[in-house]
Amino acid sequence: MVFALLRYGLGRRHTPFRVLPPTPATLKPSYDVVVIGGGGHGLATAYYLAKDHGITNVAVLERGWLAGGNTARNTAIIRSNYLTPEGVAFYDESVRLYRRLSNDLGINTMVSERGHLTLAHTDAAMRTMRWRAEVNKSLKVDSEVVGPDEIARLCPELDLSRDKRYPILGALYHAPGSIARHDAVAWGYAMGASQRGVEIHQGTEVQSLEIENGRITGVVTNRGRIACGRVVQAVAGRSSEVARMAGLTLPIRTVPLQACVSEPVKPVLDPIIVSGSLHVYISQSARGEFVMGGATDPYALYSSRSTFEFKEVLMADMLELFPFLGHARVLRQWAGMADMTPDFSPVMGLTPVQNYFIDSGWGTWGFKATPVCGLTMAQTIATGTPHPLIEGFRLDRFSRFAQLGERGAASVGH
Ligand code: PYC
Repeated sequence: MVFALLRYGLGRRHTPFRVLPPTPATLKPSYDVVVIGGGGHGLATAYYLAKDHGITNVAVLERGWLAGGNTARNTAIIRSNYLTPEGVAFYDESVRLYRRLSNDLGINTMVSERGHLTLAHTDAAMRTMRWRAEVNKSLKVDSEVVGPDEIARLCPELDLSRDKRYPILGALYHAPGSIARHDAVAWGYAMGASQRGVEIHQGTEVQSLEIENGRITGVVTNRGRIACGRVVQAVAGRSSEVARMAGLTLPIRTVPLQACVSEPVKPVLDPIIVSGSLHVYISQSARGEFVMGGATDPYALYSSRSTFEFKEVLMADMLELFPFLGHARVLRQWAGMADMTPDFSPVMGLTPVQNYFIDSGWGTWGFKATPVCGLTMAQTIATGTPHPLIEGFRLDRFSRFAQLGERGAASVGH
C-alpha cells in the first residue's frame, strides 16, 4: 500500500478528477432492471448488478438529487455488534466490505476504525450487553463486555463518576466500530455503476407502476414511461409509499430521526460512544466535528425538519457524559426519516409481485448496511433467489411468526 502510494505520488500518470456523468437527456424505452432510489442502497445495488452479474442495462431513478435522502442524513456509523445471529452475520459482511471499499471503488471513503462503546447504566442493560457479546463472539465478531477501568482507558474524556443520574456500570466494546464519509460511499458506487453502463437519472420521480398478471410491466415517471424486466425499490423514508404503488402493504412506521454536529475542534474523541439509557451517541469526524444524535421523534411523520426540543434534550444528556462539550457550539442540525419495522430488522428480497424486489425497513441502520445491501440485493435480483444473508429478512416473516427481534441492538432510543 505504502509503495503503491509512493509510486503513484511520484509518477506522471494521475487518475483524472472523477465527475459523475450528467443525467441522460432521455430515458430509454426499456431497461432490464429499474432501481427506484438513487441513495447509497440503490446505487450499490446497481453497482453490484453490473460488476458481479454483468447486468448493465440498468436505470437508477432518483426523484431528487443523488444521495440526498437518508444517505446524506445519517451519522455514518459502521458496526456489526447486533443481537440476532442473522443481524450479526449480515452487518459483519458489511464491515468487511467497508474495509476494502476505498480500494474497490477507487475513492477515499474515509473509513476510520475507532472502536465502539455501548455504555450500560443499569443491570438490565449489562445483561443485554453480555447477551450481545456472546452472540457476537459465537459468530467471530470482536465484541466484549468491559468494566469502568477499561472504559476510562479507551475514552478518558467520559465522566465516569458514580454519583450521577446514570452512572456507567460497564460497556459492550466492539473494536471494529468505524465511521466513514457518507457522500464518498454514494459517489463511489455511482461512479462505479455508471462506468459500467448504468444510467443514473436524477430529477426522475416514479409516479405509478403498471402491473399485469402479478408482474410489473412498466414504470411511469414524470419524464415518461419505461418498460422493465425487474424493479427494485430502495427508498428509505418513503418505503411504504412506493410499495403501495406495487400493491404492497409494509409493516412500517416512519419516524423522523434528528442529529447535529458541533463546530470543528482538535481531535479529542477517538471511539464512538453510545448510551442506550440516555439515548445519545457521539463520534468525532475527521473534520473535527462532534457528530451527535439521540432518540427518534416520538411520533410518525414524513418531515425532515429540525426541532429545538430535540437539541435541548440531546445536549442535556450529552453533557452528563461529556461535561467538556459545554464549550462546543452546535453548527448544523438535520433529520432523516427512519422506516421502522415491528421487530427492528429490515424487509428485503422477493415480494408477492413476481419481478418486484424490496430493500426497506432500515430504521436507523441504513448507512452501515449500504455495501451488503447492494451485494445481496444484486444477487437476489440477478438469480431470483434470496441471498442466504437476507433469507431471514423476508417480508412474509410477519405472517409466519418468524420475526427477528433486533431492538436490543439499537443505539438510538425509540
Ligand atoms: O445503530 O449505530 C447505530 C446508529 C447510530 C446512529 C443511528 N444508528
